[in-house]
Amino acid sequence: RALEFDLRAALALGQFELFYQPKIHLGENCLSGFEALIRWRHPLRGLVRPDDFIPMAEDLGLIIRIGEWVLRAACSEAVNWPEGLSVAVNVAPAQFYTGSLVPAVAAALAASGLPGPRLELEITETALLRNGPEVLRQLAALKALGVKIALDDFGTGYSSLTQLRSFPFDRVKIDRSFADDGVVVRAVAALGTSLGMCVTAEGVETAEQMRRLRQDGCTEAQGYHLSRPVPVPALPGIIRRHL
Ligand code: G
Ligand code: G
Ligand code: MN
Ligand code: NA
Repeated sequence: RALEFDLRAALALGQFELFYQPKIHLGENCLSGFEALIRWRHPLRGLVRPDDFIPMAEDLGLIIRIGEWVLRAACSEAVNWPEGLSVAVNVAPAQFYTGSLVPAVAAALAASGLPGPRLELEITETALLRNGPEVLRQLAALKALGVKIALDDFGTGYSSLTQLRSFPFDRVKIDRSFADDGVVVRAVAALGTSLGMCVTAEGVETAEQMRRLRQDGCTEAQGYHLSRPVPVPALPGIIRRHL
């Protein structure tokens, strides 16, 4: 049976689930929050990763409702965490183009009671590229709700520096392909920091990388060295260990 058929039913059947990957503040060496990463628990195929269904969800127009579910689920989970911890949610370009993102974020915050500043939205350069001024207007509306905005996968897209200047992002996340490139990391850390942004290094897989990223001026680290993305039952243990 076609995966597409199953995907159409997945939301109603409650087959989506969020995993969470911790992010560590490098200066204070403490937990700063988690990034929510969607998984699809397929009855026959097991746990399906986003790369294997998000593109299809975008093609089918399902990403809007899936994105709304992700926002609600992440906010209602994060409201149970200690106050200092925030949750980061990935946002698909289509959520901007359809104008559905701002109302979805407002609804998720209201329903959960999570304060706006504890939610961070991760957007990619691709999302910014099309429809520039309209996207910037929505980003401003999101800032007005108090939520933080991160520029995700930085360095892999087109016209990176233009994007970085185009809006006062709260954070820039250096794509994991640069984790070993000290020259790039130092340059982005210096640029981001001087623009008033936090700088997160992604894909940190070794203690040695972690040490260098701290030295190179990154604010925050995320990657398998700290933890893989984990299901909800594993969160209390991580929170207890790191606070
Ligand atoms: O979790 P994993 O590393 O397999 O994620 C692969 C990709 O899927 C990443 O680019 C990530 O940003 C994206 N992704 C994960 N969760 C979500 C989500 O809830 N919404 C959207 N739009 N993308 C997601
Ligand atoms: O595009 P985005 O940055 O949202 O994607 C996050 C993806 O990166 C998730 O699929 C997550 O599972 C993956 N990821 C997280 N940490 C690491 C890591 O240390 N190494 C690798 N190879 N992938 C990672
Ligand atoms: Mn991300
Ligand atoms: Na990223």
